[in-house]
Amino acid sequence: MPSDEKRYKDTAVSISEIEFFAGDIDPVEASRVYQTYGCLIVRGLMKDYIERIQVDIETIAQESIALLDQAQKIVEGWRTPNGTLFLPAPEGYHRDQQIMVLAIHYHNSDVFRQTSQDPRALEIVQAILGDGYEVFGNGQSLYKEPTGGHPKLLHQDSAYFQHRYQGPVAILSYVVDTNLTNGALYVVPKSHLLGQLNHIDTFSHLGLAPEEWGWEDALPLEGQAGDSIFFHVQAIHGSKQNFSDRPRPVFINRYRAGNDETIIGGTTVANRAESEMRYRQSMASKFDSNSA
Ligand SMILES: O=C(O)CCC(=O)C(=O)O
Repeated sequence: MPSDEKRYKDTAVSISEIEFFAGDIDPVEASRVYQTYGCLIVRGLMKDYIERIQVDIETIAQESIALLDQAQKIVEGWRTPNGTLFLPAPEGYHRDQQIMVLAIHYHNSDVFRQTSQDPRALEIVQAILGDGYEVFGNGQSLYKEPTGGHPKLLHQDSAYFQHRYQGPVAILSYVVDTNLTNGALYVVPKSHLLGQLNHIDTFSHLGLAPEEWGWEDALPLEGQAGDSIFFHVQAIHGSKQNFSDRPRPVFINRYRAGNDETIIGGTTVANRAESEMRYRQSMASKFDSNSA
């Protein structure tokens, strides 16, 4: 591993350095913390939406499970007709597949769309990205089923959607109280400064090689329902399995500068390498036509 990666691993950051409270937050200070650490947590930011979004999430989870016999095999797992992505379930589970990415988004959940326009969240986003930012994507929900729900190994989201400029700011919000047993998010503060790292194929798609980046390198962020974690697209993060007896959903809103764009994307080493090759070829032909 390059020595500059090790340097960041040795940096001990405590939660208090990256922690804010929704009732008393200075967006400029939050932006400074984001730029410095690549992550921050705002306690209680999405509290007012939790009851309603939980109803929508559970409705779509049950709908997805009922559609499982119609799911199609795709490279990432199985997709039900409503768009939910399933992975293999752990051994001994009462089903062969478990939910990973739930098909709830801004077009089928009013409350999810409302969270993306929350004024206090947008003040922080604006302080980070400046004027002219836009919502990126339609919202995402990762759902860990009870008693062994999937782990998501440490990774950078830029492995999935690398951007031309700063890239998206993600806001991941807990829907239930989330701790070390049911799948708290782990982050590696300052890892957004490392650039794009190589990822490998893992059980839950692209991830960093565990012998290079382990949980001991990361800071777990336990929190209550409604706590929100902001993180940079290059910030290393992930979460362990859900060993509790209740589901552990989160919902994610993303924003990016209006002039930014995805340049390389993928979900596996192979399809990302193809995307990277296409990008390099387009850059080379742009260079050729500019110099002709
Ligand atoms: O569900 C989680 O805790 C992991 C979410 C995550 O890593 C991601 O969306 O990139």
